[in-house]
Amino acid sequence: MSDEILAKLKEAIETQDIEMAKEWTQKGIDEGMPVKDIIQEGLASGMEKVGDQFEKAEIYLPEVMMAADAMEECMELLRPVLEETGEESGQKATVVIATVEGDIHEIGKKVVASMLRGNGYEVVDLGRDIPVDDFVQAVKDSDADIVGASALMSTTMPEQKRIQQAVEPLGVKTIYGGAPVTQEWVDEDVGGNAYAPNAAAAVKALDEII
Ligand code: B12
Repeated sequence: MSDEILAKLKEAIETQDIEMAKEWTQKGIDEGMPVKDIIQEGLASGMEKVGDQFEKAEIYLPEVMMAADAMEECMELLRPVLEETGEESGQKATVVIATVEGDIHEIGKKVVASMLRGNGYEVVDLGRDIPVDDFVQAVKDSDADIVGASALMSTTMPEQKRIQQAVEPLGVKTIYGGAPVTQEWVDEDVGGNAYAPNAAAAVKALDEII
């Protein structure tokens, strides 16, 4: 059953079928499947395929946006489940997270935020296209311990360096990610505390640095 659910979730995102995606997400929830499997092995794996097809110009922007909408609606269904299961572990730390200025991609960042919430972190999600100063202000307002920043374009990756420079003096730890971001970039160019290639790895990395 769970293999069928994962296959249907992937198919629903690939075919940009919002109703199908929601129906099979709900089935996954009802069957008690781990939310991280629903996200990572179902929805995100469908989104990966969409990304590949977009890169090969097999599909166009409107289709990508529809797939993205489908994924976001499913994340809305999953959020309360994630938050409910995460409560048991108590709150580990407060994370301010956002997509950097000039970049409107936020699906991956939302996935990371949801997984962190589900794993006992308090998350302040500022959204997308967020200037450095807003990161700084949010750290002060929420007394955050960690800053996470997502960049999905090579043109917006340098914003991560500016964020690092601005928040380092506040004594917070930092984690960076996004499809073009690498461990090497974070270590050598940004000087951040952690890098994670996906949401599950982000949880693991933060568990280690706090
Ligand atoms: C969906 C999508 C869009 C959607 C975004 C919808 C939304 N609400 O987010 C829309 C259609 C709006 C869009 C617009 C554009 N896009 Co676009 N888009 C994509 C696409 C196909 C998938 C991205 C995605 O959501 N993936 C699924 C998620 C789950 O994966 P993810 O984002 O990688 O996130 C995971 C990890 O990276 C990591 N992670 C992510 N963030 C963080 C943060 C932290 C702290 C950590 C630890 C980890 C982490 O964990 C996540 C979960 O596992 C990518 C292609 C690709 N292969 O990435 C192009 C892509 C990113 N887009 C691209 C471009 C060029 C654009 C546009 C400029 C297009 C245009 N001509 O208008 C605009 C951007 C305008 C702007 N100013 O930002 C390029 C970027 C090229 C580059 N390297 O610079 C890509 C690579 C496509 C391509 N090959 O051309 N896009």
